[in-house]
Amino acid sequence: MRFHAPVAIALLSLHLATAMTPDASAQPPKEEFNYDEAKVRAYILPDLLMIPEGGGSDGEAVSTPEVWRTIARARWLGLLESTEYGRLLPAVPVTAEDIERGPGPDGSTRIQARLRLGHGPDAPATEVLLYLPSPSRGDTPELPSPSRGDTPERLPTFLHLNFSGNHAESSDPAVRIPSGWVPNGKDTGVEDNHAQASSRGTLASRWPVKLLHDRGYATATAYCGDVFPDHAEGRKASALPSLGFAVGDARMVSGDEPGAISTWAWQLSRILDWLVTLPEIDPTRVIVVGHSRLGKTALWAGAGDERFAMVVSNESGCGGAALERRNYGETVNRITTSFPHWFAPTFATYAGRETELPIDQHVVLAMTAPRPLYVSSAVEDRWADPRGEFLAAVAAGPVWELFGKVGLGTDTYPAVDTAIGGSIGYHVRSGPHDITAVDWGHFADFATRVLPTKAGR
Ligand code: GTR
Repeated sequence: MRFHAPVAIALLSLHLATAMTPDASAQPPKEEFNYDEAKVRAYILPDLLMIPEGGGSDGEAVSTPEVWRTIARARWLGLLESTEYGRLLPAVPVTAEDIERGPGPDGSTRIQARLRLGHGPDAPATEVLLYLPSPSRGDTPELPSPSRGDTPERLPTFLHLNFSGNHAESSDPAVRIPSGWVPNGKDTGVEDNHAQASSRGTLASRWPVKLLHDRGYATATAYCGDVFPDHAEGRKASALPSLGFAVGDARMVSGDEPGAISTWAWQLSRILDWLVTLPEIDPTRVIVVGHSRLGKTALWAGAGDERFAMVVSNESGCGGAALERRNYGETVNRITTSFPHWFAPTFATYAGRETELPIDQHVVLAMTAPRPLYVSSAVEDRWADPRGEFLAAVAAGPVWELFGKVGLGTDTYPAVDTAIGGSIGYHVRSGPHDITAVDWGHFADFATRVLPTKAGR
């Protein structure tokens, strides 16, 4: 290996420094991650039913849904913005360009549209892929009835962002391929951060379109990297500059500066702006779903945009559904070091002092109330702390109860692969970190139980 001169000098000085200073080679101690329930420290969560004042839940009690809606919810949302996710981003005009409509798999209809998010041809854009079920699908009585004549039945719809491009989640050869940065991955075969046709359908197991169609749901997806490429430098190519946020100069960045999660949540809301204009889609029954980092995003999107009728967090873990005060699996220190671009800068300052956070993750779950919420975990996904996700859902319950609803309805951890709940649903799937047809089946069962069966407009 050949070194350029400055590198060689740097290495030489490092060598000398090491030789001269006794502990110069000492590394910061490696962080250890706890997976032992017996070592989980006791903690007290902020009380959701106390109006937060200043930095904590030390104000007056929330006694009515009205007080929650008009005062407490906004205060908690403000704390989530300032300490964790950064500010929610403003709406912009959304223009659909290059709309394509054609036959999709299994008798479905495919609609693709490039949504221009903001003013002018240089505004950021995202490609949406929407499949509508075949009008003759299924005949189960509880399903929304199929289209009749030229007044299509308005359909409940699942919307989720994907990690690697729409084409990776569908084998349909007509699906458009992103032109920007995509992550490298063994599954997709991408090695140079460029999307390629050979990735088509490589992640299709994460999006069982036919299963959702058979249950009477339309389903839509878009690639998160369209508005914020998922890497530490992604901010530069993100939608944030188009919204007036500075990039490149750390001194210009405030503690509550939005990161990737806020930008992806904004993308979901802008897609919703377009979905609700389509005659086939029921604007009152759009469900936002997300897996892992995009599960954190789904929660934040549902918190910021109450038009989402239901929110689903799949294995969102740290910074998602899992309690931060529970020292189990991923930590604030680890997540903000590995993924500094996801959160507001302030979140990193809580590394190692999670107990001082004025919020915990039950707060972001409670932002969905009184709308239905579904939280799912996987047994082998200990990094995401399945029990911590369940306990956050338990702790969020009182807000649903305030509205006369049942939250999870239990604080007993359920058996594996058994869905439970009232207006909050939960299951822990057997197997590893992933989103599978089993998970989606539970989401559809829950949605069919909790959402109205008829379009509401
Ligand atoms: C992990 C990260 C998790 C989770 C996951 C994912 O590396 O530590 O918080 O979000 O990525 O998004 O797949």
